[in-house]
Amino acid sequence: MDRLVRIVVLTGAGISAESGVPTFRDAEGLWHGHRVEDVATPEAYDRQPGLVHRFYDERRAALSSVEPNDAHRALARLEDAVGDELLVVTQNIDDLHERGGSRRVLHMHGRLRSALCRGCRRRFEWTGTLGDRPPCPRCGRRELRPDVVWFGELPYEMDRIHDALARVELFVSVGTSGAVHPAAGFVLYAAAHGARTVELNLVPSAGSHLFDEARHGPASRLVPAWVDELLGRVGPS
Ligand code: BJW
Repeated sequence: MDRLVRIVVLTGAGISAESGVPTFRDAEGLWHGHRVEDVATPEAYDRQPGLVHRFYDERRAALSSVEPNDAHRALARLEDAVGDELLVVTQNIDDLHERGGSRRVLHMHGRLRSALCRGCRRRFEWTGTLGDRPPCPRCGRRELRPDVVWFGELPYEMDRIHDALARVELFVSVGTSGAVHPAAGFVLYAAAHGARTVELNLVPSAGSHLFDEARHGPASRLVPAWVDELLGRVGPS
């Protein structure tokens, strides 16, 4: 699986910030006065399901009013040039990578446009609301929750991600604070397996010192410039 991958790009909320999607830990953080660590948990959902549904229903609806930016498009351009050699691993639950043209994207923290049934554990493409407690299309129970990964839950696709990270030549982290594991540890894992590591972030992240190279500024400028540079070196396939 993913035998050809030579570049893994890990993305976080910062890559979508210039599209108008709020980040988690910057000043205008997404949870408005709550620490994300306190509210993005299964326990918080059990306590206040209505509140959590409203929050995700609003974010799902807001997806249709945001567009990919130059950083998303630059990664799609890189994929057009190198094909299966690139894998994007995103912590984001928006669909801006796909709408920007990327095809090989793993959503390790789930997707807004997916619902998970707590009754039968099946997942469904979902563009509507969940707060009104619709029945599961498969088992009929009214147990659908946002198909996202909260603290204490196991992120998706971990075997595939670790397998790719163990073989890549280049690991690049874009727009993530490095505050959340296991994603925050990918840089060390990739480096231990011989990869060169690069951070592209607005400001130095918590783990900035762990990277071989770090560039700071907005993703919509840094990512296209980095892609141009890389394609200048490797040429289109
Ligand atoms: C720009 C920009 C621009 C702005 N251009 N840049 C103690 C030690 C170590 C670990 C743990 C611990 N206690 C508990 C843990 C584990 C825990 C954890 O990490 N906790 C921390 C609080 C310490 N992790 C978990 O529980 C995870 N599961 C787990 O570990 O399972 C066990 C396991 C896994 C694998 C192997 C073995 C065992 C699950 C974590 C789930 C996180 N879920 C969330 C919510 C998802 C749904 C939703 O979206 O609502 O995921 S929390 C939130 O944080 C979201 C994000 O994906 C994630 C990361 O945030 P991100 O993307 O980095 O955003 P920000 O806001 O933090 O940063 C944005 C960055 O962009 C900033 O740096 C800005 O500067 C920058 N930026 N504008 C470029 N224009």
